[in-house]
Amino acid sequence: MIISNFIDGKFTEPIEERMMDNFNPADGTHIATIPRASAADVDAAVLSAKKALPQWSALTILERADWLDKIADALEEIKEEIAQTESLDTGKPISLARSTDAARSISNFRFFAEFARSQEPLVFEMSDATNYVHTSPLGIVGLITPWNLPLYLLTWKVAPALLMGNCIIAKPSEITPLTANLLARTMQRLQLPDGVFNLVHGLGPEVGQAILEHPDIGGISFTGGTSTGRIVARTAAPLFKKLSLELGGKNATIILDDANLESVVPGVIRAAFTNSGQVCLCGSRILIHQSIYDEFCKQFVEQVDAMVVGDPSDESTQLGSVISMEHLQKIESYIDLAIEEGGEILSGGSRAMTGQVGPNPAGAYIRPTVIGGLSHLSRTSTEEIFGPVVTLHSFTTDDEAIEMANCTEYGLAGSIWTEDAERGRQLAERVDSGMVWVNTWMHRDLRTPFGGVKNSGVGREGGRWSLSFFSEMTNVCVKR
Ligand code: TXE
Repeated sequence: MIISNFIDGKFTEPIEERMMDNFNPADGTHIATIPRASAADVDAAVLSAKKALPQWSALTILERADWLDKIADALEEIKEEIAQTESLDTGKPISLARSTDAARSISNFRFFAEFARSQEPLVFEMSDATNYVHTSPLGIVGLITPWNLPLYLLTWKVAPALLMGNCIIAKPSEITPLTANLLARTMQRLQLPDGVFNLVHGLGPEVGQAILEHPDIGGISFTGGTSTGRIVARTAAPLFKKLSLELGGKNATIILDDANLESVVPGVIRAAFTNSGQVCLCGSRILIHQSIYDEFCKQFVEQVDAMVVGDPSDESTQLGSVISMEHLQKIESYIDLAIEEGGEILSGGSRAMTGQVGPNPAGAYIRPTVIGGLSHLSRTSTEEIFGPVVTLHSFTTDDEAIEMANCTEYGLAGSIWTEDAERGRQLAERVDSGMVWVNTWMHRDLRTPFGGVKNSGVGREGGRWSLSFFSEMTNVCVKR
């Protein structure tokens, strides 16, 4: 398969005619040739966005909400193709690609369409005047997204950006470009006005950097690694671009002494190993009250041992491959580091090649891995691995649990498991994170603020925070 950029409503070859390869991480096969675009392609995309902006931004928000519904309907028709393509490109299990990636990519558009219809005008009365808050689009926005949830995270930005009247220059991860291409195809089929949605494929330091530096792009919404986030901030800040950064995490799962292990263990497993731990929200540091530590370990390890690592297209597969051989090696280097740091491998720790439902030896498969015996301050326990690797730690008091939870540079998410929901809620407020779940994980209401503190990001997305990011406000004060 050869895919192209999507600029000005047309699929176009990169101006410098350079291409690159895209592989299936589950078996190492070549699946697509994609553009390795350059700053010249970004220029062309910005030019077309500039032409499209006056008409697109002149529509009412309700008219644009209708567009979002049309896009959702069209994606619904190709839902299975989205799931199959995402599974092929990422190595994730088809069941997960269906239930999470494809489903959420559609509901992102549905949600923001509905949300727009529920908005009331912002009006503030004074004794002698009325303030009207007028909202206008940012203009042209750059959307840069990672490989772990490719279409899910791209549409999470595309939907509110379109809704607020912006024109888009999107750059998906070069490792997972295929579903963004499906989105572009959908936009073309629906005859979304030319130039409103542009897609430029290529490398971060080339296309991504050109988007960051382009003077006509007024806002950047970025999801990716913390070190890339630093480059994004460094480049965009002197240009006074509006910036939203959703970065990495090393999230704590806290299990209190009163937790009911029978129901908690499956929840903690889901938090740890969904998408092979390649979700920025995954709970990779599991903090367990000392009184239940041994029993928790026993049940947890038993259930992790039984997890099925296998071919992503097999319905019974729970963990597919990770994103690439290179990433697999990074994960393995952390397992080696854990041993050097004195850790004990309680489950997994090696590539999944035998005794499983047929993972291909050329694929990037690793067993879900549980490590005990490490200090909560060790590198393994504090650095983001972004793979199916968790460390277990015990604590004796709530204060100690909070201190351990807050001891990393990250502050994205966390979860607390207890029979006493109110105790959990109160404790959650002391976790330095953008999001904390009590007795659940990744239970998303799209109206709520999503984002991190510390090195996990700047700003929030979701509901009105997304609408606010993708717009500018003018307060008009009319004196009576
Ligand atoms: O992310 P990158 P990578 C973390 C995770 C992972 C690490 C690296 O720890 O191991 O990040 O993954 C584009 N200017 N997360 O290398 O590089 C890049 O092309 C502009 C957490 O994939 O941050 C891609 O489109 N753009 C994360 C996007 O940035 C640049 C999910 C993200 O890639 C650029 C994924 C540049 N100079 C990885 N360099 C999460 N929190 O969800 C790269 N890019």
